[in-house]
Amino acid sequence: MAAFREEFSRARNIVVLSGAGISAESGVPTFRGAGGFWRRWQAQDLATPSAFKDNPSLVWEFYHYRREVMLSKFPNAGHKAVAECEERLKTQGRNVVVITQNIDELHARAGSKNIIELHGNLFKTRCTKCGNIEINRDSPICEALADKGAPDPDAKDAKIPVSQLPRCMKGKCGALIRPHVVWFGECLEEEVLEKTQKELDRCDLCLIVGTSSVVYPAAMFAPQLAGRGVTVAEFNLEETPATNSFGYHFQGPSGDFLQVALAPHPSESES
Ligand code: BV8
Ligand code: ZN
Repeated sequence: MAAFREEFSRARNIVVLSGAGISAESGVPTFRGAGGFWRRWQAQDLATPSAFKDNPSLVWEFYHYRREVMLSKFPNAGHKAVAECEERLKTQGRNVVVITQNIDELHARAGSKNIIELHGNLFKTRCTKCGNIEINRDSPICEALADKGAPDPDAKDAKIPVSQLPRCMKGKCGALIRPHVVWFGECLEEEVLEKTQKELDRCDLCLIVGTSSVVYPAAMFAPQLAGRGVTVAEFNLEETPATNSFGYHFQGPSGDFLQVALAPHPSESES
């Protein structure tokens, strides 16, 4: 950790790449292991355009459930350490950017400002017809979903008619809206990828936190940095397929480790 902190003290453009694991200590289920199931499915069975086309009611129950879960979840020490570090380093003319795969908004709620949401946001909707994107925090998002979305395997699917699912409120559109998230098989937004590439190009230190590094293209970013000699520090409970391409691997809860790793360095007070 001392060696990492030395490099941290000299870095001027820090990228924090996060996945579901950074929110685990907030009680938000990750995609792997037990938490990865909702009723009889895993996220990748429901987070797809074909699942939404075939059964929009089921997919909306899944996202409604995840929206409601967030009402009782809060940023943890890991999110806060990143946000505090961004604010502190800004006064030293140094950048911190969060590039997250998470759609739970916990980085923003912890105070991070410089955030790229690679896979969208649980509290944004997009119209399937006119493309209108809205921020929507309604709980429930529509009457028909009230008290629906129970996660237990034998919970009954609500089979809500499409006409009663969330609809577009822009003008007379009224078409079905969907979560503004990137599903499996969908491309990430062009401008998100461009912004990400710009940050990766100028990055001189990367922390990759709480991700199993299996979903692409997000899983490529840190190995890409390591490939051009940028120091990458992995914070995870376990090793991942990408671990051996990184300079550091801190094994344990990211909430604990990030507080130590990103704390003020003695050299900061000199400048
Ligand atoms: C794309 C938003 C181009 C939705 C997500 C077949 C057809 C089409 C595409 C593919 C295909 N086969 C493969 C692909 C590519 C696919 C992919 O990579 N699939 C994987 C499964 C192999 N990728 C895509 O489809 C992407 N688009 O490729 O477009 C294209 C287009 C058409 C055709 C071909 C290519 C889009 C991927 C985005 C999907 N959307 N999320 C939603 O959330 O509902 S992905 C979602 O899952 C997350 O955003 C995240 O990216 C991923 C989960 O990963 P993690 O965040 O890492 O979480 P996980 O639970 O896995 O791991 C948690 C980690 O934390 C663990 O390591 C654990 O040890 C650690 N941990 C736990 N607790 C702690 C901790 N660490 C520290 N402290 C703790 N306390
Ligand atoms: Zn519309």
